[in-house]
Amino acid sequence: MTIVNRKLVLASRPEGMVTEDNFRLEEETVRDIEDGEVLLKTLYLSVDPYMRGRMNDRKSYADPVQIGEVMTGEILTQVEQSNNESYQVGEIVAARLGWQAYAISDGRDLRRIDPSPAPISTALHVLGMPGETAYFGLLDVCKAKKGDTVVVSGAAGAVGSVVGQIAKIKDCRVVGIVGSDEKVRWITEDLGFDAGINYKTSDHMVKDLAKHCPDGINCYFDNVGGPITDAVFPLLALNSHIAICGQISMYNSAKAEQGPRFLWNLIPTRATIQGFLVFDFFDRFPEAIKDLTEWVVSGQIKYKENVIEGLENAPRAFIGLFSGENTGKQLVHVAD
Ligand code: NAP
Ligand code: FER
Repeated sequence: MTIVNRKLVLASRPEGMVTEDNFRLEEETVRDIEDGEVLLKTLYLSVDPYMRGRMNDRKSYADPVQIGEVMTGEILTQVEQSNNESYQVGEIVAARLGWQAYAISDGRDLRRIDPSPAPISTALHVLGMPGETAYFGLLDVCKAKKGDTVVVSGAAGAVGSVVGQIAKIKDCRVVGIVGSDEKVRWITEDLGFDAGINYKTSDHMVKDLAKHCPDGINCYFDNVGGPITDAVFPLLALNSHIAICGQISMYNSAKAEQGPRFLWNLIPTRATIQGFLVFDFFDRFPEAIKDLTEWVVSGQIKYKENVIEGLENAPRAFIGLFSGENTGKQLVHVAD
């Protein structure tokens, strides 16, 4: 039987804000699999902010996506055909094989997903890369401990929502910065954050933060950068830690930004600022997944998914990350 693959390729590089025209949907016949290979059918695909960087023609920790190449990203799949004795038809595996409906793998770099503890889609967020980012960024880079005041930007997103909940589990005071009143309600009423600030309606971010952080800020987990991060610096506590996880406010900037700003605040506070990549902690991923799974199963960590239907709508889902369309993790549902 002929199987037709649909895939989204990079049609052009964005100049400034990414648009749907930067992507193109293509079809191709899936070839027969060879010895050792598996054919994977995509169930969900993940859209993540880092993909914006991979659309630029700039080498970083990973090569850029080339024009005409399938957009990069992690997919959650089911084994449809197998010539690899390690993988049986029907198993659920995650793979970094990009925005497409079918993919062929030689079996290397696949992550087998246990469907029993939680819905399989969590493997793309709280029980996957974003959850690991939250875990190591908060506990190892921010060094959060009992009694600390933790501020997290992008607090209603895939990473930020988990950061705040782990901080609550560790008995911290947690303040989240988000882009709508609805998101403030979600993080405070459902997720247990102590306070939330809507940066889009705040008249004075420093004053609003100061109100909720009377003893200063011990840990700042930064997902966004820009003016939101500027407002944190004057409130840093002695020996505080700042983790630079993401700077999404600048991913679509056409020209270089000003800064870094307000660094003199690091002098009297002896604060530490450190960037990190989740893959730095690769060897310890099992430790994070074990703890995160326990917390999800016990209900100590809750999550939300914003699911868009259809592979063809992945560009729209992706672009929505930059205007805050998602509460929780943005996913694309491709097949049952
Ligand atoms: P996400 O937070 O689920 O989605 C992005 C969110 O960013 C949006 O919902 C939006 O929420 C907010 N946002 C967009 N533009 C903004 C702006 N100009 N100013 C302030 N907020 C803005 O995405 P995620 O997957 O959890 O990723 C969060 C951050 O972590 C990203 O910066 C990402 O690059 C970074 N990250 C880093 C690593 C690493 O290894 N270092 C790994 C994973 C993720 P609002 O409605 O609140 O604006
Ligand atoms: C991310 C943002 C940036 C991320 C990785 C990077 C894995 C890395 C950027 C670079 O190497 O330039 O969300 O997630």
